[in-house]
Amino acid sequence: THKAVPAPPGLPVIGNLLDLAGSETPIGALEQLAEKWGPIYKLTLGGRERVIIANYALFEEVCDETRFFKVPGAGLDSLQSGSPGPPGLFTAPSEKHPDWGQAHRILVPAFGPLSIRNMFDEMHDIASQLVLKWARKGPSYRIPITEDFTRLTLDTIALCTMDYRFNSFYQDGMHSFVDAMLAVLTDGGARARIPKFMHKFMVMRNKSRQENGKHMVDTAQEVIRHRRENPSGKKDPLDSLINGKDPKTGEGMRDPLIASNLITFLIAGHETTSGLLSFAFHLMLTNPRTYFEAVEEVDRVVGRETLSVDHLKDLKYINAILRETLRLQPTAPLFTRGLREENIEDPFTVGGYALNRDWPIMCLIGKIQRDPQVYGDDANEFRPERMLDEEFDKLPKAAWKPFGTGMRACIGRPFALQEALLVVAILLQNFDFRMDDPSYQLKIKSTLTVKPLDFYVRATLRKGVS
Ligand code: MNH
Repeated sequence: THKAVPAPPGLPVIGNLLDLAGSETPIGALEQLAEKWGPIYKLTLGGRERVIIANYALFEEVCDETRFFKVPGAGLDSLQSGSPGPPGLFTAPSEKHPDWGQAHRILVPAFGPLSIRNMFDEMHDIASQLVLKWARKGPSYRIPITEDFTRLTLDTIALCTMDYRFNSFYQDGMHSFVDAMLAVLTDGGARARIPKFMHKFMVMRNKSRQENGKHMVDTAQEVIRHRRENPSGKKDPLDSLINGKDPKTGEGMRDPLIASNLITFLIAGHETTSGLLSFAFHLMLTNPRTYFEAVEEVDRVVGRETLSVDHLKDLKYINAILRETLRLQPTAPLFTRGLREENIEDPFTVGGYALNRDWPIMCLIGKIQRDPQVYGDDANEFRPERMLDEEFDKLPKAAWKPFGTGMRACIGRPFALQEALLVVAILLQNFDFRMDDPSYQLKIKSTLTVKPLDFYVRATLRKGVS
């Protein structure tokens, strides 16, 4: 009596690879397949059968933590196999893995609201560097906004979590760590689409991947060594990693695991936030009403004062803009769930469809967060009002999950939201913005995360603001 999951026919060996080839990005392709095949379907990718779900009702069911848990998807999987060390928080195979448990217990307080509040000045430091850069470049400069936001978020996460300055605004290229990291990420994305048994034949690629992985670990170990030799007393996540004790076992963390988690912060902690900022500007500038509303809020709440941490809670509309941006353009657009081992349901169903235990369930969060059943007929429109606290608090509990769900949800959520709020506010306080090319049509660049591609803006210093 259970329904079979619809399955677009594929080819031998490559499976459904061609179904993903026509679109701009893999995510775009998966969304189009959902239009054609409905909110649940199955593909064979990288030699493995996978289920894709794309509406609210199905997603709510797989959010049930008693039945399901996070399984690292293909992207995270190859990210982990590309790093020589033990698993960091993000890529750990399950919450039962002792390395995940130890890191989670040690790091949760380090990323709690109070700690994040104390990071405000360092976030402000980096944001001021961006303001200075755009002010000096002047109104005729075509700002590559996504690239500059990536410099900003990388420098911010490194300064706040490990007191390390990449100084990306003072370099033409990126730091060698970043090049290595981007190479591993890009390679990981590509690998996820190639059957596993073929990986070992990619000799050159495997070699450069190994070198890049080693370079990341070496950089992280250098940061650890530097802190040990120069104890600054700074209470940041690096301090927790080096000196913290697991409240459950009383044990401290071994060095290779510290290194893995530092790399995790840098990888998980910058691309997503830079994508969020870039999409927020794109959405504001293509919906001018919301842009002017945000400027009005900054002028009313902050005016000409120096932005401080106490202003942030009053920037309610901009906060709603960020939430609405993450609804329409979640920058981590897909995560994966699986049936818990101890759950012996047989047959096992989601939404009345029969699923095999070993099929990973990929949640297409962008599509889920546009479900008209939850968000109505204007679900595709950018309407920040629906994300003001009063409305936001009334949403069904799985309706907005850009930071993932359950035990393995994002540890950096307060960090990312404080940083993004600060940056939007300080930029709107100082500049008038417009699109460089008003006819620009959004294109997307996808690695493990998504960002606007070739999006340029212009910024003119506002009169009366210094
Ligand atoms: Mn983040 C997990 C999205 C910013 C660190 N993050 C996740 C997940 C999503 C996510 C989704 C769950 C993935 C999965 O289920 O497979 N994260 C975001 C978004 C932003 C973001 C959309 C910004 C916007 N994340 C950050 C920042 C950090 C960070 C900043 C800083 C360190 N995220 C993590 C870590 C995890 C994670 C660590 C893994 C947590 C765990 O598994 O315990």
